[in-house]
Amino acid sequence: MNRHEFKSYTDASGDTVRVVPTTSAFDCGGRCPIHLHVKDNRILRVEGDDAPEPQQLRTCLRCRAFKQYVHHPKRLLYPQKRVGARGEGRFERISWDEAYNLFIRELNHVRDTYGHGAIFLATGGGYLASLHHGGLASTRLLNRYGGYVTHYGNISSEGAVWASLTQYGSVMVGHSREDMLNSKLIILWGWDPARMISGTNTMYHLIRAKENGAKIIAIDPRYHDTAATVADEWIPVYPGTDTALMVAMAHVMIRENLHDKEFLDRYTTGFGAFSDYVLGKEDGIEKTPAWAAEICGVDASVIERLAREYAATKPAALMDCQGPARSAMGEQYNRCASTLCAMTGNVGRPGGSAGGGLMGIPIGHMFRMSAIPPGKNPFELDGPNVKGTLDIRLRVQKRIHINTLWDAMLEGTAGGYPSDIQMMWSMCNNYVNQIGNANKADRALKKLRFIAVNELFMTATARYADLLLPVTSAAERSDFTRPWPSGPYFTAMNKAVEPPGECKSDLEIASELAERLGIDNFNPHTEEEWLKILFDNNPEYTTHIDDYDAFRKNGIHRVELPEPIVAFKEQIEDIENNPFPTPSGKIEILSQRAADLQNPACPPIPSHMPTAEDRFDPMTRDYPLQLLTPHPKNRVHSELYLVEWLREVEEHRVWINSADGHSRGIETGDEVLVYNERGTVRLPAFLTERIMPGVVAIFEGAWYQPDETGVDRGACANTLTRDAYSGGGACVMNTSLVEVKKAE
Ligand SMILES: Nc1nc2c(c(=O)[nH]1)N[C@H]1C(S)=C(S)[C@@H](COP(=O)(O)OP(=O)(O)OC[C@H]3O[C@@H](n4cnc5c(=O)[nH]c(N)nc54)[C@H](O)[C@@H]3O)O[C@H]1N2
Ligand SMILES: Nc1nc2c(c(=O)[nH]1)N[C@H]1C(S)=C(S)[C@@H](COP(=O)(O)OP(=O)(O)OC[C@H]3O[C@@H](n4cnc5c(=O)[nH]c(N)nc54)[C@H](O)[C@@H]3O)O[C@H]1N2
Ligand SMILES: [Mo]
Repeated sequence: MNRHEFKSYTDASGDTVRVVPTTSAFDCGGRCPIHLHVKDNRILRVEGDDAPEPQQLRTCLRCRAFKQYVHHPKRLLYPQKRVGARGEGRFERISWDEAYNLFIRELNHVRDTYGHGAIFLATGGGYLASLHHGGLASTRLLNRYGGYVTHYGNISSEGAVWASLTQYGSVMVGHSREDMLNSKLIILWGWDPARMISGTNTMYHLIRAKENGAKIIAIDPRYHDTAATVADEWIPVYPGTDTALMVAMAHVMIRENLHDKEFLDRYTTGFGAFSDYVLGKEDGIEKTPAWAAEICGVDASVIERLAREYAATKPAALMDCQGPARSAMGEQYNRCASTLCAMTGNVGRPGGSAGGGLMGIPIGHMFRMSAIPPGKNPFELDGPNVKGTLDIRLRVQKRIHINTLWDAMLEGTAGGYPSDIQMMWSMCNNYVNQIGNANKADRALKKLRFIAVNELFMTATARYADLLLPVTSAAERSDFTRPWPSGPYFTAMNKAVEPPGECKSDLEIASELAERLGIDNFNPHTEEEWLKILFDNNPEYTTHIDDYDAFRKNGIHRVELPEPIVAFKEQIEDIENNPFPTPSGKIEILSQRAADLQNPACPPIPSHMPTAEDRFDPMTRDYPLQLLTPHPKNRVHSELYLVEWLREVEEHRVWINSADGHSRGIETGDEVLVYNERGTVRLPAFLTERIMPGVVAIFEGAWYQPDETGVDRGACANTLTRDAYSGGGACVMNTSLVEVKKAE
């Protein structure tokens, strides 16, 4: 695409300003189309989408700060090598030639001495948003080089993915958002789209649904921004206890005959076994509202009323998300939500919902965008690594789970891991900060022989590098991005400015390494050629977009839907001809595949189970508060941390209920220590009634900055979280016990 095809105008000083349509490519729950006004290689300002309602996709606060991010004075501009101790953060500038030579010397040495299993590649945790740039080229490079080890497990949503695959055999469990206009009751169960977005226009449609008369109930330990904006009722629930609450709702429905038996007979298997569990025929414990009230903290009378209201109001959308599933038995929550959706006959119905936590629709979704047919993908791996699989058994087999990386580095084969890691090449992530147990990361990374990091900023992970490679931002290259989890639209990124300093894209870095390693035909096309190849070979694009040039020129292609997308509508309308993609062809409330795993942490029917660090763990004697670590409004995880505009939006503080604060002699604004056996963070307190007693919250993504005494002054949530995963593979990030005290 020729730059001159974009619109331009002459400003007051007579200079030409180009208007480049693009997107940010942040790993956020949306994708804002933006127009960058560019002069002299600088973004002057960011303009939001100006399409008419209801197509308009309103720009979020993070995208509005895109200029402050791209032109931030702390961008890394040159290759650097470590001169201080590992993790100390002292570096010296080197040339790209020196950088490549150092990288290749270490790579070859590690392979020759320890084998390919010693090479660990850490690619995007969340940064899956673009198709061409990011970690793909490095993955391809190390495959061509002969192999490496990497991690598995979707850090965001493995619990929900596992639950949806188990129950439905599919991950496409969402409705397009305007379908909420058909709902009479919407339950926001651990879902706060005002903050985490969940599709750029979700709040717009939620507000319209409310104006349309839908009742909205929020079930969350926090009275969050969405609840404050639209909810008629807030039901606080203790973290990790939702499954007990849902099971008790099922009890009320069964006892009072409120469930849709015809639906269950026709479309599901295993309801009898679930019913036996609920009624206590299996274990002698009847899962009554009184039983659940003790566990989840919601009054039995409220549980009864909620169950009756949800069963009687048709159609109703139970919107469970991924936060509660990022916990010690996360998948049980999403499976149980889907079971309630089936019990009320809301699956496959307009205005209803299927649950399952993923909320994705099959247009432009990232899970689909990577589903290029075999043989058609120019990025196909041709090395020895196994690609991701939708088989639930393989998802829990023994590889290095994303949330046990540090343990794998420390323990190696002696600890039962597949190999002994000696080097890490990391990009598009900030894992020191973003996976469980940051202090363990510190110990693990100090043990390795060599660490190279491709980054834009001196993040917590970058500080541990021996070799730092500066990369381009999304404004400095062209690409395609994927709105997730809901479109329906496709977005293109158009290069707006030249890279600052000596920054290169991850693809350029991998290509130059390939050339020096003698790997031929690695990058035979220009960026523009690659994009066209990716487009032409992906039916997701070619089905929906006729005019490639217009798509690139506009930065967006909106798909007009004749009617809202409703997950599993085909199955519900005609199950004989359209079975569910499960072994039984039905919704599996009892899953034989789960039973075959013979793992008590993955029972065949959705169940409530005790876990480590739940609110009944004896550890509560020392650490009586449950820690939540939601996603931050003013950042995308740890990205944008340095952007001053966004820091002003919200101070980084620990939310604590006023009663818990006062009983500890703490007032709002006091510096406090939040701690457990894994670590201690220091930050100001925010006393509020917006979080229930017994629960505290620290938004994830603040940068880990331990001082000389080991206290994390950055107050990274993961200094306190566990490096563990649930039976279905969910990262355990919302199941940690802590104590809080006033700092000296
Ligand atoms: N406690 C707690 N922890 C969590 C979560 C939680 O709920 N609680 N949520 C988890 C979830 S859902 C996710 S998705 C993960 C996210 O985990 P990460 O992906 O590790 O987190 P980010 O902060 O998004 O880090 C992305 C990094 O990539 C860099 N980057 C951006 N563009 C490029 C590029 O083109 N090339 C290269 N080389 N680098 C680039 C950015 O500067 C940034 O440092 O965090 C997880 N961590
Ligand atoms: N602004 C912003 N938006 C983002 C991101 C970001 O970093 N910043 N990250 C994006 C990414 S990668 C992802 S995966 C998604 C994640 O989106 P989610 O997983 O939905 O986000 P969370 O903030 O972890 O949690 C959502 C809600 O669950 C509640 N919660 C936590 N534990 C429990 C529980 O046990 N029970 C109940 N009932 N509620 C609970 C929290 O209080 C919170 O309000 O967000 C995306 N959107
Ligand atoms: Mo995520």
